[in-house]
Amino acid sequence: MQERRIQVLEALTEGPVAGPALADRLGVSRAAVWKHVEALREAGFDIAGGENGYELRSVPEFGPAVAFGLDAPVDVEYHDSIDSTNRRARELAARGRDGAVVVADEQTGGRGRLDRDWASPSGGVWLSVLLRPTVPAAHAPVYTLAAAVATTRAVREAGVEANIKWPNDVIVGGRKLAGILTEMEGEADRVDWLVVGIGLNANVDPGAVPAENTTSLHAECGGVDRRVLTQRLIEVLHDLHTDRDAILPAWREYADTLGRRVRVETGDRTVEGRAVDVEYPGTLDVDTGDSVVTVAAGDCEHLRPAGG
Ligand code: BT5
Repeated sequence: MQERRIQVLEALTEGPVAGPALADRLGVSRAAVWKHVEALREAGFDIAGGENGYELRSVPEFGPAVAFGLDAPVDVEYHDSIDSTNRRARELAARGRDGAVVVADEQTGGRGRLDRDWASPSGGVWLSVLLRPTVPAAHAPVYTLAAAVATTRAVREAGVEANIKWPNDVIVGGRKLAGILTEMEGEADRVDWLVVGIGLNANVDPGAVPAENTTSLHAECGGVDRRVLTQRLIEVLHDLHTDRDAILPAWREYADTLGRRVRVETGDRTVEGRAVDVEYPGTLDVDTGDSVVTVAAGDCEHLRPAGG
């Protein structure tokens, strides 16, 4: 959202403000104030114009409003519908941008890992964060863990007890609520850019996403304020980006995988055993009975309850 519009909204959160006073405060003409107010109304903000001036009555639960009240130094680019927020964030990366977050209500070509389809109906939270961390490329997986932590924390704050399944799923009661796709470009000793894509089944009808072992916040708790949830997700992810030492302890706290018997398909082999720990930058240690095998990537299946 335009900086000026955010300033208009900030002024209105303090109470009703007359048009001329608002114009003075922002150093713009009254006509410009009127135009900003009209644009905000079109974006779904309920702004009344009464005797006392403009009054902010309600903020939309999603849309460009995600930028309003967000406590992180990022630019939010919002789309009602886009093919893929990761694709768009990669485009911004190629243009040299940093600190951008692309958010959409619907994706028409959402992607999971290994080019799998990712169902992204209207009502979800589909977003991609563009980062330029000064770390070697081998450290990139820790940002997937950070995104899982940020998503889990934001969902828990919304009242749903989510957990993390290694490496990239946020689950509720064993069912997939969110997935993460991290893409990057760089050289061995330095990441150029990193795009962390998060797909969260927020206010979507469970029938609109693949039926097997999936869930949504709509199904779990009747739905959430997506603006608040998305803002918390972005804020926590930003904090973790600047405090990498906090990522693993938080991941372990939220993990559902640790202590369980798992089967991990890595592409060229299958590792079966008890998941004992996760290590920087995101590898899983699996105790097979013979030895502890460290797995860097793969699809993980939980075989038995924790401790089993
Ligand atoms: C993931 O892949 O879990 C990563 C998903 C990342 C999606 C986000 S949305 C914003 C950004 N823009 C993009 O284009 N992508 C990112 P993976 O672990 O490979 O899981 C994919 C599998 O999950 C599919 O093969 C389906 O079986 C299942 N699936 C598809 N859509 C789903 C959904 N909405 N909810 C739960 N499971 C789904």
